[in-house]
Amino acid sequence: MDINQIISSLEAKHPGEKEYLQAVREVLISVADVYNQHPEFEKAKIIERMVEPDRILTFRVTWVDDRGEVQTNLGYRVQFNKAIGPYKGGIRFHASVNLSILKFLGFEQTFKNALTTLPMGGAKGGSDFSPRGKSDAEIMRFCQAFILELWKNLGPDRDVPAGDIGVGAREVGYMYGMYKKLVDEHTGTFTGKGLDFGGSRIRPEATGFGALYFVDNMLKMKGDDLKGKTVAISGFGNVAWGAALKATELGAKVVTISGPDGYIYDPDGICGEKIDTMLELRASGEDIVEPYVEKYPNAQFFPGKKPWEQKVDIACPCATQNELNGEDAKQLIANNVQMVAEVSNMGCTPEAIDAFIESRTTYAPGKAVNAGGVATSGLEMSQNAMHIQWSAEEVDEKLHFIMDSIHEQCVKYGTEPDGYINYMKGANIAGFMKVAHAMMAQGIL
Ligand code: 2IT
Repeated sequence: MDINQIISSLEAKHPGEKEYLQAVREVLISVADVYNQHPEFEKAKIIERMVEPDRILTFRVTWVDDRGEVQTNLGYRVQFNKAIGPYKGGIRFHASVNLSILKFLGFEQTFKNALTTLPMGGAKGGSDFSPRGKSDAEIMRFCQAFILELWKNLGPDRDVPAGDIGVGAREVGYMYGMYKKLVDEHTGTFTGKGLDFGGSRIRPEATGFGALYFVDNMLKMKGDDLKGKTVAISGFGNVAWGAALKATELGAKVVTISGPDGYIYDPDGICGEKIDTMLELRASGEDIVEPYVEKYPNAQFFPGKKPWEQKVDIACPCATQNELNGEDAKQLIANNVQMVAEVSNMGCTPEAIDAFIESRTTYAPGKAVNAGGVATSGLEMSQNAMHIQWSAEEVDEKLHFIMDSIHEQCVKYGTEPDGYINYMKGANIAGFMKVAHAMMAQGIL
């Protein structure tokens, strides 16, 4: 495989799609050796087929705001790969959403879903609609308009969306409500639903819980555990919340959270009711963390800064793509960070990842660390198909087992001759092999 040639031909076809090209390049570099040992993959043009989405749907979403003004946004669904199962992946509502971002997310989702051990293909969708400052009624009208276009392409065995940045239980509820009105069937197409209408227990906290189970596994490999460790988290949404809860439960101290306005450093630890404060800040719709210090004066607010300048044992980016760059990585390494677990999708830039791997700092990529979210979505699909609802203990046990098995796959494919576990390589190869074998078995399509 000639990686540079594949990337330049993709660049020519999809100019300017930098996040998508970044995600593809990372996977190609990881799998090149294994790929070259499988001439049958090359012959079937597996890579050339895998890097292009099966289908991209783009549509106009028109809705009316509270002032009676007509608004138009762009809507997308990138159905990336269905070799393993129905398309599965979240919907992102954020002003920054574009096709490059959704293609990168759909591509990553394909491998992540393969890692979960569950039969799910990869997809991602969203809109450049910004929920920030919107009223509940506006959110509802937007969600309804979005689904009015997309519903025809969805189904429990076809394409099952969920939440992502800007899409939580409320938005899923409004989208699923509209979907159900149109198809008139209660099939559970959508995960992250409310508990009263087919949602799974533990789904809201699953991404963060799963991430910490993964971190715990990485520490165990070093004969260590989370007790007494300091953890820097970025973001203050659903994922950061679940991560903070589980980190605290496992004996660690979470000392930072962040928003677009800057970050909070709380030397006493962000635990107990302070974790609920995060949710209140988020629910305010303001997208800022500064008010935290008014409530907890021991904490400090660093406007316009990122938490990676703090000296901590473990760093967990939980906000968005490319939020931790090469400079941040150098700072963390200089401060002797023991581990970086990416909870956001592609949270670290390629420069940051290179710096971690070069310095033999334990680093694990989002597609492994955050897979507990979509894995629990898979468990929600199973519960819906069986028309039952499992207890929190049952779901948590399955989630834990899945995270252990993802960790095992990373160790299997990522252990290097000097004993360093390259989790990025391990996750990419394990995910790739499963999708490649599935595609091979199903013929040239
Ligand atoms: O990035 C992700 O894995 C998600 N946003 C969750 C996707 C899902 O289908 O639960």
